[in-house]
Amino acid sequence: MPRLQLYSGPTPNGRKVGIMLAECDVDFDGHFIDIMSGDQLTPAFLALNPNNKHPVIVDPEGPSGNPVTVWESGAILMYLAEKCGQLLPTDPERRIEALKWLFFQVSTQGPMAGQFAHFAFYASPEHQYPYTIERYRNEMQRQLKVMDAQLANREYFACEYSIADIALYPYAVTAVQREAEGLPHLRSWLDRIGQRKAVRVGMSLMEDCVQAATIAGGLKGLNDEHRSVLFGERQYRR
Ligand SMILES: N[C@@H](CCC(=O)N[C@@H](CS)C(=O)NCC(=O)O)C(=O)O
Repeated sequence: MPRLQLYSGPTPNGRKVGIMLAECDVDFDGHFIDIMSGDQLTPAFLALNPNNKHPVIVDPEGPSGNPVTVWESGAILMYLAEKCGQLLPTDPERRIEALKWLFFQVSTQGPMAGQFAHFAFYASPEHQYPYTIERYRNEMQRQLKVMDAQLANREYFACEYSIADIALYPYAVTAVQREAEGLPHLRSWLDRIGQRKAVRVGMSLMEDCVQAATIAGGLKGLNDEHRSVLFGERQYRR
């Protein structure tokens, strides 16, 4: 029986899918995509995802029995939830609550955190503008308060553990660590989720594939070649 193929790496978007596969106990073959050296820009990878980003899954048995390729982490979580019949509530009110927070994650939390990390850590020092860093830091802090308020009277974003929690967790862990105080509900939720075996498995998937020196301190070890691949010549002048 052919197995599901995962193309990914140890980043927040990759980890969401790692957690989901572990939660649903799906057998898969993992392929590390080294985004620092440009694996995402090769013709073979672009044939899987023309948007040159991991994670991607290839399910040999799609809904009609034929192989199906899925990219965009939110779409992958929904696809797996529906395929496995898990972690997307069946109760209509909880289901829409889960989808609201899943869309909040992919449209708001992920992109803003990405821009913050870009200007605070990845950009070369002459491009680390204080106004820009402050703008994204403020926005991330605002979002953390919105998330904390949602958890004031429930254990999980949609009351029951769902793909919304899985999507939000990998970015939230790092963002909350930067905050010295406050966010009591969000902190308890992080503790609760972090104790799940599938979360520990998903969070450490492919971790041994990256060089500690490169990712230390939020990718502070990036060099000019990495910057060219991720946001310079090799990314934009292909
Ligand atoms: N919206 C996408 C974002 C995926 C994404 O940004 N992936 C990063 C790694 S976390 C990547 O592959 N970047 C490589 C590049 O932009 O060239 C998702 O949720 O899957």
